[in-house]
Amino acid sequence: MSQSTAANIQPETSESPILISRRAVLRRAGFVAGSVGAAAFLAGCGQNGAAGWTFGPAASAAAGAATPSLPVASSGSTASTAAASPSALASPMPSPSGASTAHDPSPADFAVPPPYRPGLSTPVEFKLTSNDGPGQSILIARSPDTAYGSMNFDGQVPAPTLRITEGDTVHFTLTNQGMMPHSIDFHAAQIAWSRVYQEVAPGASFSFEWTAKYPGVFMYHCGAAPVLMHMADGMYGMVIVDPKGGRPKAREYVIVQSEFYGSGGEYAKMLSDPPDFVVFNGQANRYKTAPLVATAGELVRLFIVNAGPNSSSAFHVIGALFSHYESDGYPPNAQGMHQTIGVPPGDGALVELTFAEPGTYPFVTHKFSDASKGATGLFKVS
Ligand SMILES: [Cu+2]
Repeated sequence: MSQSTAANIQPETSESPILISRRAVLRRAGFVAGSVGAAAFLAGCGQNGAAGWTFGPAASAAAGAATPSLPVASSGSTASTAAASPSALASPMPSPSGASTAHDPSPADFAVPPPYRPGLSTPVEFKLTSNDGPGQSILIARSPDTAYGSMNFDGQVPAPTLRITEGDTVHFTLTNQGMMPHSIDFHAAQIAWSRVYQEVAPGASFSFEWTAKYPGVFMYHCGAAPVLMHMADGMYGMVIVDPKGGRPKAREYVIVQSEFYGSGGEYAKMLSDPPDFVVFNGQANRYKTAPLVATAGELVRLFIVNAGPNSSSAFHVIGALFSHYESDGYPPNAQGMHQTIGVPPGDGALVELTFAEPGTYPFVTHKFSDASKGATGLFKVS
């Protein structure tokens, strides 16, 4: 890690791993009892983590067990189900409303980052909404379609990628459209957690500014308690801070690794590990059916974040070597050839590679128990 900031480390320490707020339980109740009553009650709960009730592990497990399973829709496909976990295949309760509203986790072109641009003298506006509860079901796997009750920013998992340039100031606004408090934590910022990373109540908005002093590849995420649940349920994204003057021309892709547990909101499962799915950009095996493309001989640059929340990534491209690697995507950290790079939860990296010849090249986490749960994709090289 090239940086050690309060923003990097504090939110993760803001909860006890054995406590779960009543809001988390109520959130799940919202799936069953409808949102109006729960929302009204939540609005009266206050914020800033001042939950009056806490639940020990047994209650947490009960909360998880009480979670209504989201549906595994019938896709009619006979394609491989290598990515589907036993629990996913155990056919949770059918829920037509969940099945019909589940959507792809993020846009089809999510892997392509916004382009580089020179630094700006005025603040960059960056706005996100936070969302949870009914209507936030995403498809974390296909064949069979597997839905997951997400919490998210802007309705997608991973959240939108923010690309800025070293020295830029970001004017950020979080508008909480959910039923429970959410917050933000930009790993790229150096700013007091106690001032700007606090929970934003349902219906409220909060704005602040921060300046990107270091170039790099950074995670951002919700830090509301319990942080583990908010991250495992989908509240994370990437910030790319380009060095002044940019980088050499290359074909660029964003890859965010993350995990899913059960059908969402299952805190006991998240605590106990292991995940049911490990994915790149929100869906198991997403780039096996829609490979990322490249041309032999061209420079390819990958911006990588491991959102976790629990597993480290051992990122590797089969048939290629990384000619250039930067831990944290920070240019002074540059190193030469690497075969596999480690990216712990909450960290980022940048790699560059050139494919030697046309063909198909898988990319995986070389922790193959995780690759087998969906963290596998393909480059199709022409
Ligand atoms: Cu949140």
